[in-house]
Amino acid sequence: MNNGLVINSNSGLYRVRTDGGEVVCRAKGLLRLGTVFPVTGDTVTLAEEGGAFLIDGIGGRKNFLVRPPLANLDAVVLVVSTVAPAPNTFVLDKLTAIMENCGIETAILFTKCDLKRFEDMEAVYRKAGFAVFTSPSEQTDLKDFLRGKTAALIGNTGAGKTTLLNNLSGGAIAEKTAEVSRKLGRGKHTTRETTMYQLDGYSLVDTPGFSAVESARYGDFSRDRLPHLFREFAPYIERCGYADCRHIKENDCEIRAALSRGEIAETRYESFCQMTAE
Ligand SMILES: Nc1nc2c(ncn2[C@@H]2O[C@H](COP(=O)(O)OP(=O)(O)OP(=O)(O)O)[C@@H](O)[C@H]2O)c(=O)[nH]1
Ligand SMILES: [Mg+2]
Ligand SMILES: [Zn+2]
Repeated sequence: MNNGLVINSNSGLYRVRTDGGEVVCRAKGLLRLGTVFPVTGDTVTLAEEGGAFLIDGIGGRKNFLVRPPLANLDAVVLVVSTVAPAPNTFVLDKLTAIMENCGIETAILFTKCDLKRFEDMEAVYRKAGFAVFTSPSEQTDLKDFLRGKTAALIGNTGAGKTTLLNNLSGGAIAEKTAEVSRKLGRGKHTTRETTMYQLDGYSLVDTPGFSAVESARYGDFSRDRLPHLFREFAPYIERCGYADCRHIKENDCEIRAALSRGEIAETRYESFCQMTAE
């Protein structure tokens, strides 16, 4: 049992899934104190010292997210609730850009669709090229998307990430979540840790939600890179009149032309302008 997969980390303690079952351990000196430390999703090597296991190496990462700290994802599901909290297109577009920047496949899931639907918004993201799902009614398509993947649920606090995980697991995880919350004595069942769960044919990571304000700190891009992080801009970028077009005010801008023809959604373009300004 020398290799494992980190499925949870909390204050320097890691839960690692190995062939021989789960172990809880710490990381060795440099991995504890250095700039590179294990995160959920990491493949790690374990050493045994004085009867306890220690993480003594981290395998190569195919991708890495700073917040929530995660490695080696096949996909991210951005969880957006239609009510409480209401959707914020700027936050969502920032998240899609962050995922594009990390090269992680992205789907968008609208929750609380039993209370309200935003069909226009669903259409905007489908047209931009994302897989879009709604919850709680229809989960077959989502399960098809997740099959064979390790995916993370990411979104605002209260958006419904844990609820979705519980529903997908058929209630198997629900009890556990409630139990932990009771033990911690917290009134609200808000998720505090990033934890990977093995479900039927896929792995799903539940993550702590963030407030809209916090999301501003999630990504940092150069101005040159930004247009490339809006996937629906791709066909138009090269055709712009100026090689150094910022796609903001220029007259010969193909992106702005596509916008006026309705081929690019206004909300997506507004987010792009706002992110450029920042
Ligand atoms: N009506 C309705 N309520 C939902 C739905 N999904 C979640 N909720 C409710 O929304 C609240 C928050 O859900 P959670 O699953 O805890 O949200 P979360 O995204 O895990 O929140 P954090 O852990 O804080 O990030 C709970 O009261 C849920 O019952 C849904 O599809 N429909
Ligand atoms: Mg939660
Ligand atoms: Zn342009």
